[in-house]
Amino acid sequence: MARARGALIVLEGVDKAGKTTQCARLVHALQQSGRPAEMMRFPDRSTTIGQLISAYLEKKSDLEDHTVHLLFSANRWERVYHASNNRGCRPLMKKKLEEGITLVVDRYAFSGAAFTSAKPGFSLDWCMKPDVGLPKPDLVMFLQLSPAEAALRGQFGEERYETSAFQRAVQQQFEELRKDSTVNWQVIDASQSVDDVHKSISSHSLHTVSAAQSLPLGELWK
Ligand code: NYM
Repeated sequence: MARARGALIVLEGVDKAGKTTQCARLVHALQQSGRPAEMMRFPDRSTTIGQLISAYLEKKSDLEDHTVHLLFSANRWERVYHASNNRGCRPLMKKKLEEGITLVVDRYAFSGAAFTSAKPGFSLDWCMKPDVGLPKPDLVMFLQLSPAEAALRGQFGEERYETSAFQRAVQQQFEELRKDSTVNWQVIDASQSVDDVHKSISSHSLHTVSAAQSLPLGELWK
């Protein structure tokens, strides 16, 4: 009998919502309960494309807006499959899911579409196109935090996009994306304590991990 596949679980939200902490806690909890799980994050700054993105975010280089959007998308695609002549490197998303590993992903195509479409002159529709056909998450949890609550968590950092005005525009674009009922969105109140947020995320995830076993992996926005 074929091995049950792992689930693809994504955490999204504006900056300071606690995504990275919660991804790490979820992976730990799944592993503790005997379910193989690994964390991934986008952008993945370890690849050649990821380094271009990182320099852009750190304001060490400037890139044209369409160009950087496509680089963010390319950075996801390069983690889906092996390059055909790229022998011997670690298995990527598709293979891990097939091996029964649940992937917990810190940001995905939704951040891609929300951040670029928050810039003047970019439609959400155009921004979604390069990511059409990526592995479709079985669950996308949106960590909801108001700009006022985010501000209480301290100053934004120095990276590009880390201003309250831009984050408000990003939040609006996420609201548009969440209207799409082909994606399994769950909104999580990120103003709760870290433990309570974790409980809520775990319960949605456990349900998804069992449901995904008998469902084929879908294609995003297709
Ligand atoms: N970001 C992230 C994008 O603009 N497009 C994308 O496709 C992705 C995945 O990069 N401000 C932005 C959102 C963040 C920044 O993310 C870096 P992090 O999680 O701080 O490393």
